[in-house]
Amino acid sequence: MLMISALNLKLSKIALVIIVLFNLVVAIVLMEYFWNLSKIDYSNTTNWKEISGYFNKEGYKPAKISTPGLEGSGYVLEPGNVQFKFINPKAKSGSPEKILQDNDYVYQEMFKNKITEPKDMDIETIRPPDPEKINSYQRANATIIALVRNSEVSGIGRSIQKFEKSFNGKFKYPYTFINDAPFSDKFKAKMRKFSDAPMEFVEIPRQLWDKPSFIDSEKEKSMMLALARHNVAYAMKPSYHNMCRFYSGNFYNVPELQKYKYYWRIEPDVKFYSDIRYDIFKYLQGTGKVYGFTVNLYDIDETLTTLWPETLKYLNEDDNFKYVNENGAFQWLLENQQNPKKNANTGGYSTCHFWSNFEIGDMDFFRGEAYNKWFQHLDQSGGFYYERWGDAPVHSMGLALFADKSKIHWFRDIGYFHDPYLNCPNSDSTKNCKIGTFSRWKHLNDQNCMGSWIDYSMEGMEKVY
Ligand SMILES: Nc1nc2c(ncn2[C@@H]2O[C@H](COP(=O)(O)OP(=O)(O)OP(=O)(O)O)[C@@H](O)[C@H]2O)c(=O)[nH]1
Ligand SMILES: *[C@@H]1O[C@H](CO)[C@@H](O)[C@H](O)[C@H]1NC(C)=O
Ligand SMILES: *[C@@H]1O[C@H](CO)[C@@H](O)[C@H](O)[C@H]1NC(C)=O
Ligand SMILES: [Mg+2]
Repeated sequence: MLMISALNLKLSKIALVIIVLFNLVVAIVLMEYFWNLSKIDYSNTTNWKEISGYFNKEGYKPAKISTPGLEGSGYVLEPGNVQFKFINPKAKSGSPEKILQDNDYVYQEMFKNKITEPKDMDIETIRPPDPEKINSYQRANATIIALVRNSEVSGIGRSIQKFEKSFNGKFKYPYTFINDAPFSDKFKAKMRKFSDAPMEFVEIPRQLWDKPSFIDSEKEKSMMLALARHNVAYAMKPSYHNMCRFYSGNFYNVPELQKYKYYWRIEPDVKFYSDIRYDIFKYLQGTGKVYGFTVNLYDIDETLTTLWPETLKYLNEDDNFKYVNENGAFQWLLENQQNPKKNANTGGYSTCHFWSNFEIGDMDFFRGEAYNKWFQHLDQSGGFYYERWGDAPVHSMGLALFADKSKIHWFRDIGYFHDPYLNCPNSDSTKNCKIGTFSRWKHLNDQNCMGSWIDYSMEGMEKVY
């Protein structure tokens, strides 16, 4: 007996040594791998310094800040001479820390007074129907859109439960689920359990989703390695790039969405904190607004260093200047005080954008010539694959340039959460969030663009809330 247990002990010691050695070998192999990664040859225009300085290069015209008119209005719109300049309309000054404090104050002030519902339309005319008469309710031309995978069935289910409780249970707008693969029967059955509103399950035509064939895979690979080395999430995930491109430019061309004008986008695992007692789509229709958001924040500059320079290049070609709306949200787009490095690394774009995991909009705006022609240009430039342009900054830049800023609406009254940011209104119909909190992590408060949206794009706010 004793002999055997001694032998056992010896054996397990040997096993231990083998395990330790094995781990050592794995560690060395991994170290070697990462060391090699760091030695990758970026000689083909892909070294990091070149990426972040890209906008200074050939083809991107530096601003000629001497043009008359630019200083006063902050923009010049002439053929071949389209320029924008941040003119600091509220004369803010000081370090980025001081600016952040000031902007945070502007944001917090917004939440001090209780709000109810928008005042720029007679909300009584768009109340929910009597539940008994829901089937004969005359809905607006609208659908709820969710791009999801079969594997996200639980997350989207949780979102829909909250969404139904907050809004759609009272209105029963149809859902359109979209996917780059066929939806499973299990997925469909689960969704039908959460709502009895009509549902369509759509597989996206490949040409709207797949990476275009003109993308140079070698260039893409080295650019994305560079981004990944800067810890940019999803840089190396091809499907994420397809998703961003799809939502930027193609979602409104999905055949099953042609019959709709308005959409409300939802995502897995988001929360709705407010009881919404008016028809949001009819509110957009009644006010002629083209887009609504809840959260508005800075982006990771490394993901879009050439988006703005490429856009300026486009606006300076042919007569493309004519698409720009003179009442666009330019100053918000160009702000350079709270996070000046972001603006510097993107050739003059604040990186402020509407967080698109929540969006309510008019697809006819995106389908229109102004937005669509610009998107085609962006797409041809390859930036969805050579960088990691998100659909949120692309939608936002398009809106800021081609829409009247008074037609872009902050749904202040809708409590909303997508990790880690939220909109939590001071209203009687909102529960379970802390009023005026921007993020569940305090250190992320510097990512909030609301201060500059309020100051630069919301004149006449009293009339709305
Ligand atoms: N069908 C399908 N849906 C996708 C794919 N990639 C992303 N999505 C959906 O597109 C939306 C955005 O993707 P997310 O992964 O949430 O991206 P994100 O919001 O930037 O990142 P997170 O902060 O991780 O949520 C979600 O509704 C996803 O379900 C994909 O490859 N196929
Ligand atoms: C640069 O790219 C070209 C074309 O993709 C390729 O032929 C060439 O070998 C590359 N040069 C280096 C140094 O990687
Ligand atoms: C809904 O809107 C779409 C896009 O504008 C349009 O093509 C369609 O005819 C509209 N449907 C109705 C019933 O008005
Ligand atoms: Mg998400």
